[in-house]
Amino acid sequence: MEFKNLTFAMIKPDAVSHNNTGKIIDMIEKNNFEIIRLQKAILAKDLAEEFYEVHKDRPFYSELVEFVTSGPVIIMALHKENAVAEWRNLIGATNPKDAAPGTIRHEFGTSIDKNAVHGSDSSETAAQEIELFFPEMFEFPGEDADEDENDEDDESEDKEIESDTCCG
Ligand code: RTP
Ligand code: MG
Repeated sequence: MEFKNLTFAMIKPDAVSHNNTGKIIDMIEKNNFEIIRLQKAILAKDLAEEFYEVHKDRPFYSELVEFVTSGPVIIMALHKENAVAEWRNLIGATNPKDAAPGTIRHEFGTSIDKNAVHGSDSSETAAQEIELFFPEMFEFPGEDADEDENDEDDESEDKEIESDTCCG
């Protein structure tokens, strides 16, 4: 499994509190994403601030952090070929008013703030976000072998996950 085929996804507090978790997971599975990690959590403020750091100079930053920490969220690592673009296609435009029928934000979003789900915007961001929330996915057996002279068996550099370390 390659990181370029992974994306980070979140079901935001609005959709969780409206009991839309199951319906959104159903859409995820019907669209052939494999759920590699899934966890329900209430985000600590400092974690939310780091997650949304890219927006820290935007006027809505503090509201964004407040909202995403206001109740439980579902955090996920999803796998599919071309996962970042495929997930962004499935969630739809940031503002649910602009989101196409059939997309998650069209179905479950109620405003630009309460837009039901998050998706990574690039493979680089996906890797950062997955590492932030699921750091164990970046830990490889024999990780320290880099400094060994005998490291030809060390596969950590090609950023692949062995199936038995990620999916149980
Ligand atoms: P996300 O990161 O949540 O998947 O959303 P996105 O890529 O479609 O949108 P982005 O530009 O990254 O914005 C992050 C979240 O900030 C809120 N937002 N509010 N009031 C506003 O003008 C405004 N613009 C963005 C949205 O909730 C968006 O999901
Ligand atoms: Mg974004």
